[in-house]
Amino acid sequence: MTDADIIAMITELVISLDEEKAITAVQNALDEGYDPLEILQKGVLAGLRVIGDKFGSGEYFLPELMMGADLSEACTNKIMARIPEQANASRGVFLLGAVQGDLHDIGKSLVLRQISLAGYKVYDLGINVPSMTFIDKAIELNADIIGLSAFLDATRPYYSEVINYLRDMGLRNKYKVIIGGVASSAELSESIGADGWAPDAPSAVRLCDKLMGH
Ligand code: B12
Repeated sequence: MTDADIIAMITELVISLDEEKAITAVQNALDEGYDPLEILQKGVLAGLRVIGDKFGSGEYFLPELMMGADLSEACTNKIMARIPEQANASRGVFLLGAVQGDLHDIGKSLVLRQISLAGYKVYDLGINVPSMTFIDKAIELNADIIGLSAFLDATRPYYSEVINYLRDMGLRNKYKVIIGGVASSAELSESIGADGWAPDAPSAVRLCDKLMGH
């Protein structure tokens, strides 16, 4: 099998919701020395994206969506165990949470991990985070950047709620606010007055570096 075949096989096993075989295939690929991030992005997450599309088009239902999420998380945890933690964190302080009402956290965890690896001190505020909690924590932890993650049309308004609260409290210039997740886009970022948007974890790192002047 070629490298591309092995990655494609992982994608297929994720799409077909075969948890046991998917985890074994990920483990084997890791043991054979494949790049962990390649296995993650092009294998596991590519499969999860197809599951989301099938759910969106009515081919898969909520149980399949949940199984897909669980098996992707199990694979992601295995892969992340191969990526070293960052010891020295001096590039800035970054807070990230899923906005109020939003329970999607797989993308958020990847962003946190990559930003931590890039040398930032990171704090995970978790999921379903009320807008004022982002602000309270930013003050408490002396954050540089607040990251807002949202995946639903229904939770998109909370991006601007956080920004508006900051503005009302006279704190808008104290923190950079960046947005991400499927509910976001560059245009949205621009229109709500965020400091930036990024489509994935590597570009989130580049965005933070740019905002911090690194
Ligand atoms: C997995 C999943 C779930 C899981 C979540 C499990 C978990 N622990 O996270 C479960 C089963 C719980 C779930 C529930 C629901 N889901 Co859902 N879910 C998904 C799915 C398939 C994948 C999301 C995901 O984790 N992707 C993996 C990540 C790694 O991919 P990614 O987005 O590329 O991640 C990158 C970027 O987003 C970015 N990023 C993320 N956050 C941030 C933050 C910042 C600051 C930055 C800069 C970047 C950034 O970096 C990430 C890493 O590279 C999506 C489909 C999709 N296309 O996204 C639907 C999807 C988001 N869900 C959807 C829906 C409808 C729901 C439910 C309402 C279903 C229901 N009827 O109950 C509930 C809502 C729950 C809630 N209140 O939040 C819809 C949303 C539709 C809409 N437009 O509103 C989608 C799009 C599916 C679809 N096609 O219909 N879901």
